[in-house]
Amino acid sequence: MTRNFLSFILLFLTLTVASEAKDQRDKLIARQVAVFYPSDFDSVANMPSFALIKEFPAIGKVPDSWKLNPVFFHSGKYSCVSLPVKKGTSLYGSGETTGSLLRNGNDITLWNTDNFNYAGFDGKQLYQSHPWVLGVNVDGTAFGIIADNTWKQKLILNDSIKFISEGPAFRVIVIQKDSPQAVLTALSELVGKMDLPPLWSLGYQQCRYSYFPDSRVKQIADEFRNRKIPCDVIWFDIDYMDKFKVFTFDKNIFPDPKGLNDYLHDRSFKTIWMIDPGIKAEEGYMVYDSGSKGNHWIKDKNGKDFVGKVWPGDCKFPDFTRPQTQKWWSDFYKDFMATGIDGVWNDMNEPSVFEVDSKTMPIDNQHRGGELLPPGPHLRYHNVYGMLMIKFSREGILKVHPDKRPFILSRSGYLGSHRYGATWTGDNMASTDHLRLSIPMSLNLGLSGQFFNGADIGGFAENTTPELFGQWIALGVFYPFSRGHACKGSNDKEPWAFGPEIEKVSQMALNRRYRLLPYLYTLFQEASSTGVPVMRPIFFADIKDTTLRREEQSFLLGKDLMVIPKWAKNPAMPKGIWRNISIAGENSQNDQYQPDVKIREGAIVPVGKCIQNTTEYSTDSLTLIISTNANGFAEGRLYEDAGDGFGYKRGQYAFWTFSASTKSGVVTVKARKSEGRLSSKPKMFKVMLYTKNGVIESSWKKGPVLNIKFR
Ligand code: MIG
Repeated sequence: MTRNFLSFILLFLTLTVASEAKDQRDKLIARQVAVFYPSDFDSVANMPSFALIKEFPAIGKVPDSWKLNPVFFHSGKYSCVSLPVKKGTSLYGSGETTGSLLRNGNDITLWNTDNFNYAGFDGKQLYQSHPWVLGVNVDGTAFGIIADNTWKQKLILNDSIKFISEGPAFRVIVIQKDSPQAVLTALSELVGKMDLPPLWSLGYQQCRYSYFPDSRVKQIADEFRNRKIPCDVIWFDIDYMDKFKVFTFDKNIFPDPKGLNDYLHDRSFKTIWMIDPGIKAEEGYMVYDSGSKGNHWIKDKNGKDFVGKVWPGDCKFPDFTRPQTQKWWSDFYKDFMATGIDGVWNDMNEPSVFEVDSKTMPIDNQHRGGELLPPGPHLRYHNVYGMLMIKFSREGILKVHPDKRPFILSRSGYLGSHRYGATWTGDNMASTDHLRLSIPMSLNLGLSGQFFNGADIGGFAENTTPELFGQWIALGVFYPFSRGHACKGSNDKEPWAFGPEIEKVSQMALNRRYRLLPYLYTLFQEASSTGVPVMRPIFFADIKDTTLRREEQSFLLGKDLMVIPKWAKNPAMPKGIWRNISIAGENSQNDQYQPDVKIREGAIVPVGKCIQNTTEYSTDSLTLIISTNANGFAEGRLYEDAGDGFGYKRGQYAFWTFSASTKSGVVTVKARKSEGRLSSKPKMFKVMLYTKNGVIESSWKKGPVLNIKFR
């Protein structure tokens, strides 16, 4: 009894001590941002950080007045941290999982998992892990907590936020700010900003598992152009490869990849081709041979090359923790990109392994590290395997095209992987449930730093009905990443595949997206510089209004537009006047598919022309959609740059500021270039002024000052 009693006392003491005393290393690293260390922190087992872009020096001690103090403790083999949560606090973030927008009450396992249909693990263990929670207090002030830990862990959200890790004790970073937006900006300063993606990647993208042979791809591309359905990208899924061997092409179905890419480029399409991490273990296959020669494979617990089954059969897996392997991997993109490929899709990078219950490799597999990264078991490096893969894919692509913005889509990810690529929400299903679920999923990914995301439009698995496709594409054009996709064996899911009615619905939906591009691109610029996502929860419109905290049927694009899908029942509305607008000639109120898009009073939203793809994009003539507030004022912005390349980082961009004011029934609209060195042509403007009496449309006029009379 004495033994048990003693350990009980000891545990009690440790807990008390942990919550009282601050560790010597605890420090402030920015205003209202503090790092807390457990007393048994082992830096070799935890550092360097994958989430943070660097080690931030202390700017001071954690003040005694600091309210959010995490408590570190051990429970059996687990290393834990707990942060108490006050009643009424709304929790968000936590990366990619199913469930409602509000994360309170969730148990999430942070262990990247190939989870077809989200069917396994109750949908609470998906392809990505973001050890991050955003908390919003009743009064609208907010906080965030990062568990700076890549090891397998659980995140439990109830009356406390708990991270329960199978690895060694880890540190946490706590942010306290006046608003959730400010917390996200602080997060982006810690975990990094996303470089601007190429403009074309904001266009609509068409995928299928898989389009082949090459004639089929050409036919798909031609259909888009002939039918005048806007599209920017055609995707190449796994079947283009020779026996699923990455960096090869099946000569029978794709005899001339370069010629095919040229054909598509001539018709103003970009192309994205898939690369997986599993390398077919077959002697004579160039990637395998050079990988074996360079000793690039992950080892099993006995130090032998680990072999796991994926598409090609027996595979070995690059150990991306090794600098030599990182370089070896990135060099493969040279010849690959030389065929005219524009972007890369890194799939299966959890990594997914077939025919094992765990769906991945054993946790005691060995990564060897080197230079910065220490050696460690798969339990440590699993969650960042995909992130490392895309980091070095990106480096490889940048080496080939130093003057182009790389585009990579990754299925797996970890907090911070938005620095290297965009993502989508994996293998969803053609169901109404998954259509609706896509909104809270996208929103929470955005609230976890990964704002360039979207779900497979139409639903990936199983057949899609015309009705479901119509609803899905009408919504999906408002995802930051907008791509239609379809699983092998399911029906055709191109916009025209469901008959003329749904083709019209799709065309209208896509016209709305393409006309909105000036506004959307401006939001991408804002998100990449402030960390406040493109697609935002409704409660961002009024952070003090707690009745908005659960709203997940509708959402905001930026701060000026609200999207309300047709199925939304009594969506919670922020205060103020939000007026329905027409973006591409639609009347959403008499339409069964197109969501209502509402403009905030006091906002000006710049809209472009109707185009078929982003090579036709121009901001020379803009329609300004305006809704003045009670004082007759409104304002808005436009960001413009070359749409590709890095000139924008050297001042080659422009911001335009728009304003509207009212005096004796005359609305004066002003447009002026307010920042940046990009020389832009004089612009033509047309105003659509939304008032309580309807819309007033001006004729086309040359800026910068437009006077519009209305009674
Ligand atoms: O085991 O490459 O999520 O988008 O079409 C399936 C085939 C592998 C999973 C991806 C999906 C893709 C599919 N891939």
